Amino acid sequence: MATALKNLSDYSAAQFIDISEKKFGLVVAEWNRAITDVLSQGAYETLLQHGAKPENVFRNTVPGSFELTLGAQLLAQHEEIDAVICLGVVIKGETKHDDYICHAVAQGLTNVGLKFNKPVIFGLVTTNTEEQAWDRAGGKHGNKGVEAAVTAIQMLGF
Ligand code: DLZ
Repeated sequence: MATALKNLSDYSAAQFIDISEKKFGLVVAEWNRAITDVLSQGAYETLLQHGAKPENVFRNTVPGSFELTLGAQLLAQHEEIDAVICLGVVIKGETKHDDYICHAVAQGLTNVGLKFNKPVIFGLVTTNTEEQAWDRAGGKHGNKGVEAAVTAIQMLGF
């Protein structure tokens, strides 16, 4: 990822960044699939709305959010991929599994981004209930997949 030094007059909002030649990898967890499908669709449509070509958006699924890290690494290692967007939904249960998964994914995705020097976006919805997850997948709190795609675009303009 080449980085240009910018002065304060530069404005790098997502809508002004040319992503027409950029390649994106989406990694989508199948756990809570009905919800992650909506996140994935939101991310995909956002990339296209900002100028990405459909053939430049690659989508792979992994079984659960814990596997997002390896999925991200397998995509990020391809030189032609410019940014990776990871999407999952972790809902709190009776045990602390959610804590372990969320911490592992947050740390893991951070490491992958730093290792490959490219944006690896944490699009994990972490909620107490399924309803709260839907609120963030096209509901009253927007769509985390859309946010994740915008974040990737903004980072490509860094
Ligand atoms: C096991 C598990 C549980 C209990 N809950 C979730 C969840 O809410 N969201 C999610 O994406 N994945 C969950 N998983 C699956 C783990 O992410 C992982 O796939 C398995 O532990 C196998 O490594």
